This record gives sequence, C-alpha cells and structure tokens, in this order.
Amino acid sequence: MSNNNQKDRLYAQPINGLGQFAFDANVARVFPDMISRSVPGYAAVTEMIGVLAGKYAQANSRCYDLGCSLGAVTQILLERIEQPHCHIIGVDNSPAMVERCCELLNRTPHAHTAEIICADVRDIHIERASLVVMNFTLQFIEPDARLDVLRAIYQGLLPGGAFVLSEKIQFQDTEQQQDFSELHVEFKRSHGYSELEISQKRAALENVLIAEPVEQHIQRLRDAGFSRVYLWFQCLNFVSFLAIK
Ligand code: GEK
Repeated sequence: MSNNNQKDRLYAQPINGLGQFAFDANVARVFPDMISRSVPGYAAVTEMIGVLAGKYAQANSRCYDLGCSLGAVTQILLERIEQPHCHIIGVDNSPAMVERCCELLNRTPHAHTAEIICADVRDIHIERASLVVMNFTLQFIEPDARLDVLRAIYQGLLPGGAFVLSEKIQFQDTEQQQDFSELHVEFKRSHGYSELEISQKRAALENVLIAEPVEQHIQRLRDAGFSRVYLWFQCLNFVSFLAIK
C-alpha cells in the first residue's frame, strides 16, 4: 500500500530540460503535501467548503467537485452533506489523480458514495446541481475557454444553487503583485521549500497556471449569469468566490 503523506521533493534537485508541470503519477503521489505547503489557506478553504455545502446542498440534487485531484473536497462533501439523495460527483482529467482519488475514497468509509469521473470539465454535462466547487482548477484552463465553463455551470445549477470558485490571483497593481508574490515565496520557504524548489516549480508552472485579477473573475461570473457574487476568502494571492444562482 502506498504512503498517504509522501513529502514533495519533486523539484529538490536541478532538473535538466525542465518541462511543463503536469498532474502525473509523481505529482499524485505527493499531492496533499504539495498543495498544503504551496497554497496559503488551502486547509481553511476546504474546511469552509464543508460549511457552505451544509447550507447550499439540496435534497435530490447533484454536487460537483470539478478538478477533484485526490478528492479532498469530495471527502468533505461526503462528510458534511446530510440532505437525502444528494449525488456527489468528482471530476478530474488526470488519470493518475483519479486512480489515487478512488483508492483514498475506498479507504474511508462514508454513509454515501461519490462517483469519480476521469474527464475534462469542459466535456461533462452539469445538471440538477445545488453545489458546484472548482477549488483551484479554473486557473489551469486556458483563459479563452473559462467563460464557457462558467456558463455551463450556471446553466446546470438549480435556483438557489451555489458555485464556489477558488483561484490564485494576479494583482492589477504592480507593487501589490510584487509584495504578495514575495510573501508567497516566504510562505513556501517557511514550509521548507528551498530556493531551487521554488524557482524550478515557478518555471514549470509558467503558462500552465494562468492567474487573473479578482476583477476579471467577478466580471466573468456576472457574464456567465450570476448576480450574487461574493469574495469570501483571501490569503495573499489566493482567493475564493461564492456565486449564487
Ligand atoms: C483540491 N480541487 O484538493 N478538467 C478536469 N480537471 C482538470 C482540468 C480540466 N480541464 N485541468 C486541470 N484539472 C483540488 C485541487 S488541483 C490545484 C485541484 C493545484 C485538474 C488537475 O488534474 C488537478 O488535479 C486539478 O485540476 C488542480 O481541493 O494543483 O493547484
């Protein structure tokens, strides 16, 4: 049985011909450690998604975790949703992530089960949803395709349904961008990442993770149809929005 909590050392040694970051089996192996040491506020956001699920999940509906990775949010939805006949669906387009997600879900007994689908979020049909979560996933989809994703989510939500969107952001103000990027590097250092690990990871993520300003996210959520759009969380350059249909 593979270890649940392997330490992320993927960028600890100099890598010749450093390629683009990909959600492969190596990443899947260390993912919980990687995300908790890289995303300030990740634990707080995922825990709060459980609270939001308690309020917005409706009986006889579907709840989606889009870009579920190893199912951290899916697990929280399974624990927190008590409404009857609420079908929980996790979607991720990385086969390695999906395989590991299913292993981990099978290890944790829950009263309900979740369906995990290996697919691109752009290819799935969202319907009868009371809650849709995209926890740090839209940022990996090319910007031109993002509005269509949000429109499909809006169309698939029931009245009163909620969409939770968490993202790394870019600041329009260059000074704030510089200050918060430095603070993010400091956060990574404080979690034991070396300068080499930080710089190689940053280079690998270039053009893979495309962060946008808060204002652009809010405008896009409105363009997709949402009229109630709230920024409910921010820690440095990581935020989460709640949009209600
Ligand atoms: C968590 N939500 O632990 N379709 C489906 N999945 C995708 C796509 C796509 N087009 N693009 C990327 N992914 C999780 C963390 S991680 C965030 C999400 C991070 C998947 C990708 O395979 C990866 O598993 C996930 O989105 C992003 O709360 O690593 O910063």
